[in-house]
Amino acid sequence: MAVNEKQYDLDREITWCPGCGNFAIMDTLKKTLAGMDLSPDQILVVAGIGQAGKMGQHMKANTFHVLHGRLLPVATGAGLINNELKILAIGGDGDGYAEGGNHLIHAARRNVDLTYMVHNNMIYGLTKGQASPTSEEAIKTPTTPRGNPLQGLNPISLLLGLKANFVARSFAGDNEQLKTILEQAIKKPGFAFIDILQQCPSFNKINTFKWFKERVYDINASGHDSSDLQQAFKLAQQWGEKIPTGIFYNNPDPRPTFREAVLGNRDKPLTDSPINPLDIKDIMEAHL
Ligand SMILES: Cc1ncc(C[n+]2csc(CCOP(=O)(O)OP(=O)(O)O)c2C)c(N)n1
Repeated sequence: MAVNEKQYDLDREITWCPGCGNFAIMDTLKKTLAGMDLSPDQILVVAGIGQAGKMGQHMKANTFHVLHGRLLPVATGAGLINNELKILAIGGDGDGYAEGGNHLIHAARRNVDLTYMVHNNMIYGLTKGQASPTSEEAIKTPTTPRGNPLQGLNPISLLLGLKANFVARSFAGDNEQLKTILEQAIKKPGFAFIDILQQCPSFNKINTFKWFKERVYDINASGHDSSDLQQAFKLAQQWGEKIPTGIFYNNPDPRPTFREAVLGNRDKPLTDSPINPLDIKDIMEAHL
């Protein structure tokens, strides 16, 4: 029987503000998973702390709500143990680019088999609007009352610099594009990264839905070949009057996934593997 997106619904109060981009992202994700005939029991959502991370509480699937900034290590471990789950790591720009920045670099380098969705509203939403690593220079927030003195992080350039397996940007206001990108990301073995531009109507009054909508354009529809890393780099530098979205890079010659690299071609979850206990007692005694 085909999977219906309603199977992902939970009868629970949703605590996002009216007009929050998270609604559209969650709706699109549910549609995408159902369209791929993936049922909730096949999915593990590993979510960080933040408004974006609440997605794990608002949809029916296996979910793991972890410490702020630590979703990628947990998702990495889960994927090593159980390769039968499709792993979706979901969090905000604060979670992923500030406290989780170190993990992002290594998850990309390791080519961990998961899809990482960063809901990038360019501020800390849950804690009421402080500057995040992607906040624009000069923006006034509770932590930058005289204007943000720092240059914003460019996550696409960072990931391209790491030659990550799959690097994309989308927008919460373009459900069609987001669905297409999510499908490809979920299908692709290895690390798939999507920075999703998202309005936060309560705390980001600069980078609003309208602001994004007027600027975004689809690089793939404009002829970008996503196997071309150099061209992807060039496009990634663009930000301002025009903001490129789409699949910047889809590695045509992917490296082994982290699981393949460390466990070889073990095709079963570790829990189904025979136990082969090492005699720790002998080792301990030999070194006493
Ligand atoms: C270890 C730790 N550091 C900081 C916090 C406080 N904190 C909670 S959510 C958050 C940032 C939320 O912003 P983001 O990750 O961008 O998600 P959003 O709420 O905007 O979706 C911070 C700093 C925390 N809960 N735990």
